Amino acid sequence: MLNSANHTTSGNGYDIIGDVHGKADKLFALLHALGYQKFAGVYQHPQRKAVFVGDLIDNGNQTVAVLETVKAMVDGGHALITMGNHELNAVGWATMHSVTGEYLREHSPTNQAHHQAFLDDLPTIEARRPWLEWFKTLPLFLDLGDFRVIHACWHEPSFAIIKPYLNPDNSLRADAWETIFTEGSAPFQAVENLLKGVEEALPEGVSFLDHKGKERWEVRISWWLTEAETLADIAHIPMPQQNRPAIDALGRVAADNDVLQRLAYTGECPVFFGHYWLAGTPQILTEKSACVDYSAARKGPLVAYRWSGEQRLRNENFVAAGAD
Ligand SMILES: [Mn+2]
Repeated sequence: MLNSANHTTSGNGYDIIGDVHGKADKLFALLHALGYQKFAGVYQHPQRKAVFVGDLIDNGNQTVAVLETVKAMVDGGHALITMGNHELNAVGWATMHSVTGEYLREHSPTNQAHHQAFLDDLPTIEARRPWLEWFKTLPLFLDLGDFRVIHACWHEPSFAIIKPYLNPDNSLRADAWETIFTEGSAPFQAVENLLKGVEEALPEGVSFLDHKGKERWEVRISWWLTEAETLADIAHIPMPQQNRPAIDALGRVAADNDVLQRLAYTGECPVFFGHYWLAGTPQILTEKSACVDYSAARKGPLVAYRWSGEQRLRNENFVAAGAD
């Protein structure tokens, strides 16, 4: 693990910060490790900006401190942020369809459980409303020329589909929300791909358990890969110990190169994202891709990648803080 002490004097650049999920103590620990200091109530760095990959909320019970800290940084020009699936779902949870009168995101027990920490920390709609209004303004992705940021998956075909539903700043248009919550529509699927990752069906007879213990027959694809030998390389299966039989089965099937040709990230510049609940020592996925979500929502650290213009990413640029 890399100690931040060597990095705090690095020059201009961006610190891409993973899914905070309501864990303010981890956020403060990471910001301090990165050399950010509070002036006039706002965390800032003289030469650098933070970039949040989304999923500020849910899981942890320090929601208000996280939101106040990050929004102040964004408003002050010290941070950028892109939308996570949890911010998107928070808006859907609170918004009624103009025709059916149903909430855009169903108030099912499962959906409620995923959102309970936010609802507990902001117990009234009056308390939630300003944050929901802010979530609506967040861009779905950031393309800064020399690097890109998306919550889950950089997927050009999905950008093409969603483009007509976006404002010039790449936030969702006010009239797009009902459409993008209409299951089965092309814009719905595009947003799913971008904010939750692309999925493919597993071969017949193969399933695995997700981190909530639910059996799954579709799997997130490691879209950042450009080559693979077997399906085990492509399928992003969590908890390898528990899911050993599925991983072994996929390891016996030669990789379907069509999948990679359709999905592999072939952009010229690096792409950063969160969402995938990684574990272990932070490391780049390829020279052009890095995930900064190392499960801070549970016991993991909050992780940042300190980017200073390099077009080939390097493992030594990760900084982690605040693991339980
Ligand atoms: Mn996520």
